[in-house]
Amino acid sequence: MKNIFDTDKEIYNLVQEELNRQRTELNMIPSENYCSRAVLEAAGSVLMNKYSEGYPKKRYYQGNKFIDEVELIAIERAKKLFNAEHVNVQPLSGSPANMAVYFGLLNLGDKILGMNLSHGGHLTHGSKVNFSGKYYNFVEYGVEKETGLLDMDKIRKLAELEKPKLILSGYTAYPRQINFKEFHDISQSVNAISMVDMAHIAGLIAGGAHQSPFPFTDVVSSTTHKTLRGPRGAIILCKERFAKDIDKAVFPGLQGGPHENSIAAKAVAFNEAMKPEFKEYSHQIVRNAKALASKLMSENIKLVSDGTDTHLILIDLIKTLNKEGIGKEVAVALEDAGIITNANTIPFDPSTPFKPSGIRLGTPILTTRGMKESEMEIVGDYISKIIHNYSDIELRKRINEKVKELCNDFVYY
Ligand code: DSN
Repeated sequence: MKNIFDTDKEIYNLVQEELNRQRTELNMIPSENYCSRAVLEAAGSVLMNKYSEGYPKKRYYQGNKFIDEVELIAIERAKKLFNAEHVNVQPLSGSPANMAVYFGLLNLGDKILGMNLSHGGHLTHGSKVNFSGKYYNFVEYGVEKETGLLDMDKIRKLAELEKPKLILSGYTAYPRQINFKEFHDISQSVNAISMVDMAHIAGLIAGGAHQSPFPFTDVVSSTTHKTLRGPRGAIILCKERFAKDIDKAVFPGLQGGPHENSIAAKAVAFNEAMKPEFKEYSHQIVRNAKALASKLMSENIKLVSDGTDTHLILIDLIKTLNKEGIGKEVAVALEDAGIITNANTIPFDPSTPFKPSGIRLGTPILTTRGMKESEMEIVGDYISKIIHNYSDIELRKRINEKVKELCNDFVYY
């Protein structure tokens, strides 16, 4: 950081403060990760300086011979990593990727079957305030009230009744395995395109810790910065017969020049994800989440679906504390203790998305830092103490000291 230090102390200082925060806090937002230094280097490289509208060997500007090689390597690695027929590595992030899928494969107003936002869907899965809900006709499914699980028979019946053009699975707050094969079979039976948004679990899929939507799913979108541990960005993977429409939707349909520095960083991350260490990493994420879930439940913290199969845990504060809409207060109490999570709606939340009744947290970063099941016991103890005593300011301070000590033993950057 020598050059920023010399030229811009204001930004230098803030980057250092953020680095220090990432070192000294337990960052447990399930959609975040700490990427490798190699990924950071690629993302901060001179590839950032180049315009390369178009696709490899078919660019609109000269000077792309090395950029072409980078993008082709990224595509080949992603195809190999996920066993996909076609990959577009240019989407700038998750929302643009989903937009490109709808824009490329559907007409405006077409019907899509997707998961309700408060049950674990994403803004781009049909929320009324998002382009997806404004321009497409989303019909929602959700989880069961009693179990917090998807009922595949109900979803099949809804698909038969509604006859959507596309059926979407893959979520941001669902802690259990998703049966992608069954989603695809349902899609086929009603002549719909099957789509998976695997952003949250892409790393688990790459490492074999979650069942894969490949090779059968028609189209799969993903960000690259969550469990996959790459740079901020996204990809779309699809069957060959959708390739042209997807590529045309990304460029020139929705985007201009791709961010080739990010594409290089994606390539570096895909290479890392093909290594045996990554397989072990992805399984450890799940082992850690399961250990944390068990500890929390043993301390009378109630979880949606009573556990997890993934990287993610959703705490039901209504069942835990018998109070609605206190997710934000609890998240702030945890933050004061150095534990970073996010307030989240829970299925059938009687409160609003601005005052949700749940806490969402996960283990990707703690696992990247090298923590294992025994540390999850400790972290689970801290979290449950804070939740049960969320107004106790002194307790927050005491736990924060212990959190700093724990972080000190697991240095990553
Ligand atoms: N913002 C992401 C998450 O936290 O789940 C989804 O894009």
